[in-house]
Amino acid sequence: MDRKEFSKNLTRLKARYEELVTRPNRVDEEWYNGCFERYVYPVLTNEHIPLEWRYDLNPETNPYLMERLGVNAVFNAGAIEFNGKICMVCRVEGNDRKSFFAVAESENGIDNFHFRRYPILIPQTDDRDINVYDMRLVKHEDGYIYGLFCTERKDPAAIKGDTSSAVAACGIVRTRDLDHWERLPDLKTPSPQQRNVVLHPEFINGKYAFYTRPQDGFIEAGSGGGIGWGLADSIENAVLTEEQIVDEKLYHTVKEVKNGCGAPPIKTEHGWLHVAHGVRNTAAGLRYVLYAFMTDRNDPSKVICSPGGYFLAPYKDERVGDVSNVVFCNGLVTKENGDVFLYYASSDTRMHLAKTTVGKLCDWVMNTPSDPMYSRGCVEQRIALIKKNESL
Ligand code: M1P
Repeated sequence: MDRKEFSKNLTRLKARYEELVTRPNRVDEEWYNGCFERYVYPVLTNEHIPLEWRYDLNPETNPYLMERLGVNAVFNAGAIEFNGKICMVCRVEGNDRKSFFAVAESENGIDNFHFRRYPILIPQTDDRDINVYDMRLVKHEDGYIYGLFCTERKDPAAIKGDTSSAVAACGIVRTRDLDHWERLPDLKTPSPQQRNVVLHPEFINGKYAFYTRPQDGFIEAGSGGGIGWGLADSIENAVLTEEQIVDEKLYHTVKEVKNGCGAPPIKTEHGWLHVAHGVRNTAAGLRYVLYAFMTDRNDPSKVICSPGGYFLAPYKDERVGDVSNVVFCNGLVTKENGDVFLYYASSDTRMHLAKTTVGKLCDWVMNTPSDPMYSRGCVEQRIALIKKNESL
């Protein structure tokens, strides 16, 4: 490629990039369910990754202007309001399959998300992370912003030739500015593996409180019965000696195979509101949906409302991606006026926004009937609704 063509292609690339990252987003008018609004465009995709992160832009060393370090996906982002902006700490997956974290920020949280100059260099423990993903950001009452994430390493017990078995654990970092990150020791729990751990934003009896997801294997939750709960004396060396199951996985429900907490819970006047993911099996593989529940304001380990079914499921194009039929949320932002910006990923590929309010979420969780747990009971529940409407 001559210099003229190089520069023509670069100009085209830059224009396309600029158009994408500044594109105004808008509410999807075709969608309605009364609970939340969907937005037409994903808020972040792999195409939002700055060109400097992917291309060698020097015509001397990259005369064909080839993408050298491609990015496969941007998904499962933690979210927080910081200095008046909405910041997401995204899971960015390189073409080499390794994930890492990067901060993208936007003034309105709806569009114009831009990545900060560099991705995050997470400090290592003695046992280096092979893969890191799914950070949950929480502003804790101790003053720090914590990031809890999954750190994955090859299973040291894997037999020769098994190049897949891994061990998942909860890594912990903290920061005050989303730029400088301090690494703390990984969380220790009674469970052999751990994913989807969320730090409760407040002390409970003077201790740090964690929602966990105990699991036997890397993929299977197995005897790890659902979303767990445990207390640690310290965050600098966080150890849970006990894990109590607070929201169990249940036969023939949206959380039959496994479940896991999403973003840190929202404190409401009625209780702590949680958006979680539930997983069931199908002939086409696992299906991930979002569901919601509420725990007691004074005892966040006690579920007080548990509406049946899912809250948000893969919709239209969201159904297809690297891991199809998946929605996953590990970040939401509650604004002072009660608006809730719920960020979710579809099919392990890109990030979307659903907008709702604390009031609507509470209404959904408190007034949506629970799952009768058998078909005839569900029909009775539906007939009761029809009759109520007939009497109007
Ligand atoms: O591929 C779907 C999701 O699978 C895992 O979630 P869980 O531990 O609940 O099964 C995670 O790897 C998550 O990142 C991924 O989106």
